Amino acid sequence: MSLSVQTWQLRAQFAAALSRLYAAEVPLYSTLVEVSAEVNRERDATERVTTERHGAIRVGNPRELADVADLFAAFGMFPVGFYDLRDAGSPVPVVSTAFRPIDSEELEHNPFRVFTSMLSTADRRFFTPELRVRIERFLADRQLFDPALIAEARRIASDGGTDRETAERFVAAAVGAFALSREPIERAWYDELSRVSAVAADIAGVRTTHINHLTPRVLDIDELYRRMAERGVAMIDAIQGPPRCAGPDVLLRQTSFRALAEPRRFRGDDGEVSDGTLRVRFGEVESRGVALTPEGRRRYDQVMAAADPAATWTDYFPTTAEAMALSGLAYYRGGDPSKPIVYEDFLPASAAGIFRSNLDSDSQSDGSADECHYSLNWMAAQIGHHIHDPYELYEKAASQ
Ligand code: OOG
Ligand code: NI
Repeated sequence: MSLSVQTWQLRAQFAAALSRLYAAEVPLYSTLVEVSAEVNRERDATERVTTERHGAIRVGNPRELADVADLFAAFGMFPVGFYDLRDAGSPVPVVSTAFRPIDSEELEHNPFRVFTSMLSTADRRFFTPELRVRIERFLADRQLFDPALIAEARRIASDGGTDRETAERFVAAAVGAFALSREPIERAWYDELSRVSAVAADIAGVRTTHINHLTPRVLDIDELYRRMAERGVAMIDAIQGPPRCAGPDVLLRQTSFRALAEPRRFRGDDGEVSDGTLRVRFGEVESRGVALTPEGRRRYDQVMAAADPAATWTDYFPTTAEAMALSGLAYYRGGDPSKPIVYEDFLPASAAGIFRSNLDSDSQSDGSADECHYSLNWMAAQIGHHIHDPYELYEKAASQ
């Protein structure tokens, strides 16, 4: 068999096709992409930055997450990191990982990544045992991914590519699994879950999954923020993550824009189907800086806990790449300060904020003891894939 389409090409096709789908579904996204491209052009962005996106999806249980892991492996995207958003400042009932390429060369070809969250139904702070049973029954009864699609993904992953015709079919089928469904939503069930958590309703209130957002990368997020405001796009959040600072950009800065209500159909208790709207999806944009070492990250967490991180930033971080490299705070290829290694991952505090950015309100957990088992090792065992440690990947890239 000829492997005329390699894994990275499949990934690039997948990201581009999802982008077309999402643009058709959420017009604001096209504006965001357009303004990002404008800002990037003025700063001589590379091809990688211009096409770079991350997506976010949400699933209900370990079986669904295992399917996602198998599907994304065909695109050369592997789970990296474990994010527990249940104990974020504003808790969200999910645990998450990010599927992304892990080798420098693959990242250079196309760095598409998808932040993937799974509902933590076993967490009694959010779900009573009785509701948990009903949610899990609902989830067990739905099928997000055609088993034939997953079988094909496994074949492609083990072959490292496929032929042109299969690639086209496969990418279209994979993208189709993330399109917003036109099926009516059971109103009573959706509303019951919404009272616990809007995220729970989005995940387990419907029989399908969908891309929640797709995020372009911009080289100057402050400038982007200004230009979106000029166009009259309501921005609900300040920029999340590190403040604008004197030294090199670190980690990840993000902001989001409230999406408009989207038409959805609902089925009432009487069986009648009526039109309604949901405001679940939104626009997000990000800028990425250098990856921090564990020591750099420790300092980052410290400065972010300060009353005014922007004002105290330089107490924690030097203002030049040379000093950052010398003091071992950030990763540079071969230790060369002119070759920063881009942060490819996410920030749990920002992620929790992003989750909330589209919600009018969300109920809080009651704070009672959590007796459940969610962890990186638990997740890895459930999905049957190793979950990579981001620091090991950065170390490896820095030593090249
Ligand atoms: C994911 C939120 C996290 C990010 O960029 O930090 C995220 C979600 O809303 O499903 O996408
Ligand atoms: Ni995001």
